[in-house]
Amino acid sequence: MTTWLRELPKAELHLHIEGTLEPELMFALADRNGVTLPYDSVEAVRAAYDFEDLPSFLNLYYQGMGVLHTQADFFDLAMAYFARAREDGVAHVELSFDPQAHLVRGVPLEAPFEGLLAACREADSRYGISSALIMSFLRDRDPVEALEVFEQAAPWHSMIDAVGLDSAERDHPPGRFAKVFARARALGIPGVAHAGEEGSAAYIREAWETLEVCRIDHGVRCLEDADLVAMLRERQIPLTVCPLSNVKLKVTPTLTEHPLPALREAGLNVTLNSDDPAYFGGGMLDNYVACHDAFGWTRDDFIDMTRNAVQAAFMAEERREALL
Ligand code: ES4
Ligand code: ZN
Repeated sequence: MTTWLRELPKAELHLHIEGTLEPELMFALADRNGVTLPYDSVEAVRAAYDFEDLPSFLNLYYQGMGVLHTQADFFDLAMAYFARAREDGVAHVELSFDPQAHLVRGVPLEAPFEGLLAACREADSRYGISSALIMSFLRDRDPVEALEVFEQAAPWHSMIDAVGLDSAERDHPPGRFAKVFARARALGIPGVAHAGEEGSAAYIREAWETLEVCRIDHGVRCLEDADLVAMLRERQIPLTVCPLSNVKLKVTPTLTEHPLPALREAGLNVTLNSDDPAYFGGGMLDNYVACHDAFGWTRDDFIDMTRNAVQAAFMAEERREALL
């Protein structure tokens, strides 16, 4: 089954490119940029990846990305990810990144934008992997700053496939970001948002109503609200679910207890994704294999979810038809 799952052309819709930074590359980039890491070894970094919840992960995630400075760093980061994605049989990737987390460290927008866009072109020509770019805003920072950063990114607006919303969810309701999402929409740029990961079902409804997003990242806590489930089912709003992430961040105690089967039984539009593979113990294939082991899903189940992802992807119609 693992071989079959590897060969199934998969689309990854929920991936933080900064969360693909493996400890080996973290050390190499620290050396290159003269950054001192608070760890002695790759093993010590991996040993620190034992999280209690989303905030405890985010602390290490923001610390880890401190080694990323130049356009070349972002290019190398994304190419290392694309090489692994190719081994996993990933055909299409939507990379989200957090420009504010770099700006606050003095890294200008050009570095992530130009580095990631160059890597996306290279992944297409070298591996035949198509991609999309999602500019995400940090919900635990000022929404006015998000709008300013979006305007500063004007030279790249035509290269952005969507805007996103991530970081610490609790006490940071999505509605505060309505302005920047409306501004992006006016320019023809759609929105996606993390909701219902550590936050309640109410944040999923709020993201849908106030940000007019076309997909929900995670969304696993929707089951707490039957009316919301009915709405998500009727509209077939895609949920980008990240099974291994949810276990690592204790959204669910074990994968066996994950609400994925219940979400699918409720008729929801579910996709499988890896979120922050370097931190959560596996890429796309590991997530698929873990779901097979936990839920006993058949080939038809996985075909169904990869079709959902291809249908929900930001890609040219020609590419979509080739993957369906
Ligand atoms: C994230 Cl798992 C997760 N949730 C929210 N924000 C994030 N940023 C990177 N990974
Ligand atoms: Zn995420």
